[in-house]
Amino acid sequence: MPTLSNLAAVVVAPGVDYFPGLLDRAEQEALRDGILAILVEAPPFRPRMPRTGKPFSVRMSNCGPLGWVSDETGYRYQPTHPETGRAWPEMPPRLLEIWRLLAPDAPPPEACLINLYDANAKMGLHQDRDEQELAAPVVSLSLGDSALFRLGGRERGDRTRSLKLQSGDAIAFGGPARLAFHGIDRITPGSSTLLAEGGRINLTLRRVSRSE
Ligand code: MD6
Ligand code: FE
Repeated sequence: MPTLSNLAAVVVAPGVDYFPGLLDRAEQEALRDGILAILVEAPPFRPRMPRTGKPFSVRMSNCGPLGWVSDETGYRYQPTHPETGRAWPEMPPRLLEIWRLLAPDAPPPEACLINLYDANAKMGLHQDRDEQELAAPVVSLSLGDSALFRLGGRERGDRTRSLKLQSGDAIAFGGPARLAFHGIDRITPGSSTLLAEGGRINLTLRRVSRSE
C-alpha cells in the first residue's frame, strides 16, 4: 500500500489536478522497479504515426488488460504486445491503489501506457480520446528526469501554459479537462538520479471501456 507523501491537489485549470511530490523517493523506487520488471516481459517498442508511419521519438510499452498502440493503421487499444504477441503484464497493485486515491469515483483502470523518453524525446500536442469512457479521468505519473509539460484547452489553438513535471509528480485530467490538449516539449537530462541510465518514464492510467 503506497504511502503518498502529498495528496493535496493544486487545481491548475478546471479539471486538471496537479499533485507535486505525490510519491516520495521510496515510492518512486518501488514503482520504478515494478516498471523495469514489466519492460523485461513487454519490451519497449517504437510506435509509428497513423498513415505516414513516421516513428515516435518516445518508446512505449503497457501493462494492464489493454495497451495503447499506434502504427500505420491507426491508434488503438489491444490486449497483446504488437511485437511479441503476448498479453500485457499485469498492473502493479500500487498503481491500482494510486488510481483509487486519485480517481475514487471511477471504475478501475484498464490500461497503463508506459512512455519512455531519452534525452531527445518529446511528445507533440495531443488529446487522449481513444477511450470509450470519457467520464473517468486520465491519471499520469512521472519518474526520472523532469519534463516541460504543455497544457492547453479543448481546441488545438487554445492558449497553452507550461508546467514542470518532476519525478514523483502526478497530474490528472478529468471533467472539463478530460479532452484538453497537452504534450511534452522536452525533458531535462540529468535532473534526476532515479533512473540509472537517465531519461524519463511517464505512466498514464486510463479506463478504456464504458462500465455499466
Ligand atoms: C507525458 N502525458 O507526460 C505524457 N495524457 O509524458 C500524457 O500524454 C498525458 O500527462 C493525459 C493526461 C495526462 C498526461
Ligand atoms: Fe496524453
